[in-house]
Amino acid sequence: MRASKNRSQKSEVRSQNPKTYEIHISGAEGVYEDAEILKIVKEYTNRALNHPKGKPDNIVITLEQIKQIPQKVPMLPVITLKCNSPDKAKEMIFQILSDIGVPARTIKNSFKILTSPRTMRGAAIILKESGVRVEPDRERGVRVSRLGIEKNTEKILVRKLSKMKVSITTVKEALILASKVAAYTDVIAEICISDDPDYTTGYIASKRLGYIRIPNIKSHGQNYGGRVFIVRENTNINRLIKYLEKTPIIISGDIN
Ligand code: WAQ
Ligand code: MG
Ligand code: MG
Ligand code: MG
Repeated sequence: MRASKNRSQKSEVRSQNPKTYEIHISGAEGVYEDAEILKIVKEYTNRALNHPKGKPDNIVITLEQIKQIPQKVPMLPVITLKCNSPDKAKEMIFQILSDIGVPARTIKNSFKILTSPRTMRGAAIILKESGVRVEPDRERGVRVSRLGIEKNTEKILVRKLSKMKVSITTVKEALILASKVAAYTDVIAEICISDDPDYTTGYIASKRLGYIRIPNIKSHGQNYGGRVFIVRENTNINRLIKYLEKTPIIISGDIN
């Protein structure tokens, strides 16, 4: 599902043919059984129509039959850090990523993208050493899709998240996405800040670090946000994008 709103360019609001651009309101995707389709279409529609970023004037829901058997991917382990401000969050992310060898310039470039007021529908891809941005469409980014979770794994996860008193759907979806992304060999780390003004917990994730939740990564009421995937310098980008967008995966197995 993707929902968007058309906005006039500020300077052209009063002209006769104002140029418009699209603001991304909400997006969601998943791998589901036939029997779940109507329920999930309703859920996604509801989400699009009642979003804190505003009412969309365009909602697109696409259903695709998946012919391949989804690859099984393990779920990243979850921890939550103590953090009381965006400045502190930035400091901790710099520390954690520096420790695994990500150069400061690359982390700085990542933050520039994550805090830009022009939000994207997908994620940016940045090369670890040079800090260069390589996704082909910089307005849209790369949208990770075809990702789901096995019923039993989901049950255990939901039970665990209920005890943590967090927004179950938000954390579950983010964990599924982060686990798919981290499973790819060339991915070094992901940084995520929600673009929802009322969701202020972000995360960084990698196969080695797991899924590290960071409260107060941004202040309440802010509309910026995004995702950055930091990848090995010599990554085959076409192959990576194909995996992220097209390879069906399903999170399964034990949770730790
Ligand atoms: N693929 C790639 N990028 C995406 C995708 C996707 N499927 N979905 C969202 N993004 C990018 C896009 O740039 C959005 O603007 C940005 O991420 C934020 O998306 O454990 O809800 O859906 O409490 O607002 C983190 C949960 C929730 C942390 C993140 O992101 C926790 C969230 P949102
Ligand atoms: Mg989303
Ligand atoms: Mg979300
Ligand atoms: Mg959002």
